[in-house]
Amino acid sequence: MTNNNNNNNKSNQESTPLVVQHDRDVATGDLSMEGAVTLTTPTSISSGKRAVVGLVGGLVVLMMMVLTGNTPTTPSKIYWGSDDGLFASLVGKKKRSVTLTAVFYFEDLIATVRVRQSKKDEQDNEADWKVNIYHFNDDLCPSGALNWHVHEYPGYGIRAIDADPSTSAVACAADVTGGHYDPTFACGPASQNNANGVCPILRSTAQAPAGTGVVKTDDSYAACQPDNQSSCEVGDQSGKLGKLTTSSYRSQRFTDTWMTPIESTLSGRSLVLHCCYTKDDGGTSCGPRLACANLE
Ligand SMILES: [Cu+2]
Repeated sequence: MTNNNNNNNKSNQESTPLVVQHDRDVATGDLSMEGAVTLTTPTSISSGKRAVVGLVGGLVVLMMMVLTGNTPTTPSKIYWGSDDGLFASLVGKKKRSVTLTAVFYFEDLIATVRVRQSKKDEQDNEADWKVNIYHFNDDLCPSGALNWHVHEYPGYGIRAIDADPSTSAVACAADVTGGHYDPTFACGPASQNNANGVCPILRSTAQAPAGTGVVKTDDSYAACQPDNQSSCEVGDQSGKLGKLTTSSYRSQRFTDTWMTPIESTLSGRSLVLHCCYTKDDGGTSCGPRLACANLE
């Protein structure tokens, strides 16, 4: 009798939804009665209740996806309404922007340099920069003016507070961080493509493979200006956007309109700050490398 009931129980679960009618008897442990075998089956939930359970379950999954940031692999995109809809941005779309930050954390300098690029920015060769200087010892750079660049290689360090202003931080020097990141061969005097010989060849043969077609003569880099960023090295932020000032503790924001996809091209490179100073001959130089940190 018991074995038969168990067999019936299994077949009932898989085939026919049944409604519990004898729960009172089961509660007393009387399993011999017909109908009692249906109590433990999921089929005892009516279709209406099942719809409610399904809806609640779906909402729970949706909330978990939002809270954890995990989205299902299939489907990869779920749209409710427009492409910019709330749910599309929260659930169905992949990461919409990339952010890299160089963190300078030294006794005499605490600052962050952040670059952010949305998918649309990437398509438009643009990016946004935000620089925050939280602490700056003016003895590091009395002029308060900094050039800033993305250099070819990583590096992290700062110049000694009492160093000669014409010298660079050892950890940021040319043999560590290299020249300016310059994938479009704008070929300024500090381009990464000077050391490898490409810029000298372009100059001597008057070639201009990128940008606005400026001929790469020795002085052609003067065309790099904030209103003509495509003549600049991608890594020459001060050339494209202007100098940083150390006297402001407000965010310094810039729109870069000559930028490569930052996640694949800037990540891991150094952001180098140069201090501008007055030379013995009265001229100004912004060549010395004051500090550097990596975009990550
Ligand atoms: Cu530099």
